Amino acid sequence: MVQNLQAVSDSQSEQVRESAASGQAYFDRIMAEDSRIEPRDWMPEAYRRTLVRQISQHAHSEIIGMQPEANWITRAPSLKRKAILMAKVQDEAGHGLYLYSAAETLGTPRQKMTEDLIAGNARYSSIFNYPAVSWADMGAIGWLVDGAAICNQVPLCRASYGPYGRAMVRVCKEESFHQRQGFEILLELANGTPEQKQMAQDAVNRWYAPSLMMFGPPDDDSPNSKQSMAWNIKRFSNDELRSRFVGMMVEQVEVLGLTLPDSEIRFNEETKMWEHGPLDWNEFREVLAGRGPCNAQRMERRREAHENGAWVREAAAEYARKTAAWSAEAAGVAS
Ligand code: BYC
Repeated sequence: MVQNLQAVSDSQSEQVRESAASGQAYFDRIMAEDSRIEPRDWMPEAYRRTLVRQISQHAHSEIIGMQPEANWITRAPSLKRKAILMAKVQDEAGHGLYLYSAAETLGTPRQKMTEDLIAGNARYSSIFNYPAVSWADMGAIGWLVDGAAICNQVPLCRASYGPYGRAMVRVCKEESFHQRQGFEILLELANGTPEQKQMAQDAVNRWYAPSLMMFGPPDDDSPNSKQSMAWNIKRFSNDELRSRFVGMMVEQVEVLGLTLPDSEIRFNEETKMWEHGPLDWNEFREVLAGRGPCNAQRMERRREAHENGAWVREAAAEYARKTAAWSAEAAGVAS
């Protein structure tokens, strides 16, 4: 009996090894063809973990990222501005939901991802730990932060994991509208009174360096980039994307009639890359360690919102239970 069980177990592990070997061959072929992996396909565990890490961090960023702008909805200077800002903040919630759904297809429930965030065990983008202190910050966030997001996320539309790439297509379309609305806020202020122009310039000065840091640490200090690029998740390195972003902004800032607070921006003809002045990577590390200007406040608000939303989750679960019970009952009556 024991021998039979041993034989069954040996043959099962043999099957697992065979399916892993053929799964790996399939996965390697998909990578070589630059094609897509879908949720039910075999994938290496490390690939799955990397995707859950990146997609859940991205989802958390969208949700936490609602806070700095939601803070200005009640103080928007006109009804039109209020309506636009509300639509933008709602879009960010939608992005969070697409991304949590994409991450769930990898086998990690949204509840677990949320619990990790609430417990302070998950990352979200460094940028959302800076305060939005004036109305012009709504312009700078839209122009610089959403601009950086577009630069980073357009290549992610081609990410090798199907649900992530498809979610990013929709996110990027909406981010383009967000960037335009930010640019337009700054343009109006820059063409307003001298005080308004100064307010716009101050906002650009404060958000410029943090938005460059959104792309992550310099390539030499980016432990995940190489593998993520080999797996066709990331298509460009952190520094390549940062350089591209600087090139975009340097042109657009002229249209605004403002300046970027960086006298070292230049195009390097040899490397064909835009270069910028030094960034304070110590500050970046501090923010990542939870010691940025708003980390504590952002987390406190997120926990509060989660607790206040408990009744919605309970009501939705109860509705789902009752609907399933009614369907089962109706099926019983019909048969
Ligand atoms: N902030 O090896 P690296 C938005 C972490 S939402 C915090 O280069 P990777 C928007 C990194 O996670 C914007 N942490 O990592 C929303 C890693 O730590 P772990 C969010 C950062 O993954 C509302 C370590 O540093 N966008 O746009 O290859 C309103 C080493 O880094 C940051 C996304 O999430 C950072 N800035 O590259 C408006 C895009 N940078 O995980 C706008 C998707 C790095 O090993 N994500 N770290 O503990 C990505 O493209 C990549 O994950 C990153 C980092 C470029 C961010």
